[in-house]
Amino acid sequence: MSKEITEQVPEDLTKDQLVAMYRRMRLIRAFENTAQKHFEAGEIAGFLHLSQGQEAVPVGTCAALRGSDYITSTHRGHGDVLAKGCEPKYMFAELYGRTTGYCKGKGGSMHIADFSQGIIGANGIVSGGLPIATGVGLSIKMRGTDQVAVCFFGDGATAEGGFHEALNLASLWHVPVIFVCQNNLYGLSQPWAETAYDCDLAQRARSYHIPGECVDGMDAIAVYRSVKEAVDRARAGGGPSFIEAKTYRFLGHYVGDPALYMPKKERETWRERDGILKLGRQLRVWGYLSGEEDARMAEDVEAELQAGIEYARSSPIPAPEEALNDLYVHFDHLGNPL
Ligand SMILES: Cc1ncc(C[n+]2csc(CCOP(=O)(O)OP(=O)(O)O)c2C)c(N)n1
Ligand SMILES: [Mg+2]
Repeated sequence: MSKEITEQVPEDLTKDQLVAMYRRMRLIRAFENTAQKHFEAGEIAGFLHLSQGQEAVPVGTCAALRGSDYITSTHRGHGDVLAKGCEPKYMFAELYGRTTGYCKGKGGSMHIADFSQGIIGANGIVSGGLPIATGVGLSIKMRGTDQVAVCFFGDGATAEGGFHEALNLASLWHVPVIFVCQNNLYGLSQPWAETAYDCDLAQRARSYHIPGECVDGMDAIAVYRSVKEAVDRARAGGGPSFIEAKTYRFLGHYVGDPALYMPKKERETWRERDGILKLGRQLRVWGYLSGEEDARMAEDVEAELQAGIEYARSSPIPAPEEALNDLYVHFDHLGNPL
């Protein structure tokens, strides 16, 4: 775990940046609470995987990125794409399967993408984003820019072949990819600690000659610092990095999972470490956000989400004849899209 003392006023992040990070974390939490409510009311179809508890990881990570950088994400990706810049109203429209959603309603909760913001896509295939991120890294290298790609994935993905293939090639090709493992201690109902002889994930990355470290995933500032270092290295041509962010999924694997396999004491302990409460406390100690400002922020977020739900509800449902549109890109023999 990171030993950084984040109670002191940070010198590497401004007040505005920190307040914006806190607002994003609150927005993600409130977005998912709202999505859960409407899912349970039967307005949203399919599965809903919530990331309550993990907000500090995507927000700390994306605070170290530029708009022109890339991310890939997972089935539990609402927080990742919101942290990179997605807007709740188009997210809700996607969850509601409407034409105004990020993927015209064809992706749903698990497959949100917005190429204009470098969001190459969330992915329902466990470890599916890892090889894609390595490919994005190769594309950056071939184009010679100083962009980076961040790959978000869960601890469960580290047992998949795609993880090893992606890290091996990223190392071999020396591409600017930061692999950010959101270790929430469970892969579905399987406790992470019971999955391997040696569960030191950073060590696994180091075996591919990729620098790896473990960071407190409930501490947005610590995550930011760790990712920033990796991003600076990647931009300077230093190749890929691996970061394991230790975090926790407050709820079950999906909405409806009673999660009886998660011990009560463990859940309580991690709830006390909530990254949103932590950053909120820090902002108050530093005089960056008063109680009234915090309450106003909560109201603003709530209003934005309610407007987003109304936008989704009033958006059109796609016509059946459009079902196969936008699914494939056709290229000519020179690789130009037709
Ligand atoms: C290749 C593949 N295998 C199995 C599944 C079913 N599945 C969906 S999520 C999940 C657990 C993933 O755990 P982790 O990577 O830790 O992510 P988390 O759900 O904890 O965010 C599994 C096994 C899948 N979607 N894809
Ligand atoms: Mg997990």
